[in-house]
Amino acid sequence: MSNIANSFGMDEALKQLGIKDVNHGTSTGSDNFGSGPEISSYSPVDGQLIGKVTTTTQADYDKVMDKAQAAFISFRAMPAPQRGEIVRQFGNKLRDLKEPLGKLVSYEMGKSLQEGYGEVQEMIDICDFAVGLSRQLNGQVIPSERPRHVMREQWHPIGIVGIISAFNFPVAVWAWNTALAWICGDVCVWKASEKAPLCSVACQNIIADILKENDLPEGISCIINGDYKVGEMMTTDSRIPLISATGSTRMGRIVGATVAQRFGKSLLELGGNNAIIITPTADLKVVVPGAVFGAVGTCGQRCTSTRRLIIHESVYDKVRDAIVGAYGQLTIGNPLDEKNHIGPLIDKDSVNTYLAAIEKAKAEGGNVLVDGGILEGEGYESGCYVKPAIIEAENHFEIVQHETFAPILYLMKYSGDVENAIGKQNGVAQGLSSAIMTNEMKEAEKFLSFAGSDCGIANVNIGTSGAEIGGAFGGEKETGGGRESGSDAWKVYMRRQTNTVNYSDELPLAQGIKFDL
Ligand code: UN1
Repeated sequence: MSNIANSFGMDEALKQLGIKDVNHGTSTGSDNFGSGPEISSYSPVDGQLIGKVTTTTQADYDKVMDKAQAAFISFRAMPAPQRGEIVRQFGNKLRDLKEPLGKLVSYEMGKSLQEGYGEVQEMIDICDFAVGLSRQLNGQVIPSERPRHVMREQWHPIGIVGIISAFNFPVAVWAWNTALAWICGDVCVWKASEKAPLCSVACQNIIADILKENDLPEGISCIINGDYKVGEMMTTDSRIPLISATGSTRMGRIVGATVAQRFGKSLLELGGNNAIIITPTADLKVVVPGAVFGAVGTCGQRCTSTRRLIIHESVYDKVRDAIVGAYGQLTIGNPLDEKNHIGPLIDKDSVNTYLAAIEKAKAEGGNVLVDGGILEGEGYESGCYVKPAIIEAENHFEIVQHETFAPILYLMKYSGDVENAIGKQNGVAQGLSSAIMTNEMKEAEKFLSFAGSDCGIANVNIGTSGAEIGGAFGGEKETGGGRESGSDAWKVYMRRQTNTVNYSDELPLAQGIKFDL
């Protein structure tokens, strides 16, 4: 463990999370089922090895699936509110372990400690939400057209839910899925990103303890490790009726097509290209923190990160200067140190993608307002720390149309009515998050109307990122169409059954059909 990590108590945090044998390999949870080659997890914070996990072979995978299938048979029979009680205990354990888990998220993934804690808070919040929901998995009673008949709708557990998650939210996105899936009576198999495997081991250890304390089968929560080949074991497996996948549009296209081939369901939460429209009446006090946090939070690696600012020409100079000024205040460095706003990118590949995007934007005619680049010297030894960049660009530039998972913010002007800005905002292939800054009621309502933003998330006077768990989360177009977390997103984790019951002594047919014998 490096000095940096030690001075922020990482050793102790890993101990509290049950991650053993640091630097010598670790287990894949309570049950050491991985027998494939090891993956090393290096921290982007200081470049040091944190630990290793073993990967899952086909034979290991089949063992996991046997356990999950057996666990489902008993778990689905447990009353939903009792399943809610398990999730309640899980949420309480997360409250106890918020500090070490938040630290691990920050150290393994590189987001600021505040955001690491925030991510664990999202897990706690979704647990609370799921506990309440465990008493509300209500179906409907529907009037039948036939006398003495009743129609109703029931929701049944669907089976094994396969979860594929990305490095950028290495614990919360899993929890959005599992907390709901569990109260619905499903069991989960999770393939975390190979860039943040220890976060998944930590989560698995927490839930494994809860399952043990309650004498429940550990197959209710399983993790598997490895690259896309391990993901393929799940996507091609008809024992898994639902695959929930978060990641790039490229990955989602493959996952969606593979799962559809076998008529499975997929819940896809893919790339975003999120914009904030800044109108003439926008309040700078709201605009600046909203846009800056949106663009540089998590070092620009949220699917909800703000990538574009579409600014009315009448306020363009003022807004541009305020944003550029705010960038001058940003501190970049060790994310465990709370005085820093921004930590590193996840790895050097990501740094190269970021550098290439800046070059591309310049080549396409972009005008650099705040230049990017790699930071070097003391504290930046991992090579993953970069400067957030601001570039004036046009919406139609190929690079602007593309999601680059890095802190690059494109500024562009609009003139005339808000419709012109909405046209630009919608003029990309992705449809996750969007926002408008305005004090004009009519502009706000136009933006939220059917003719307004085409995104799954549309906000007024807040930024594009930082959604609460209570709303359904996800987006349209190349974002994949899935919805996770709040509202009625739980329904995708269940199968719907329509029942018609005849309590008369006749057999009238629907649609008035006569069939006399
Ligand atoms: C993601 O980046 O995949 O709305 C999830 C947000 C967070 C979740 C982001 N609550 O920014």
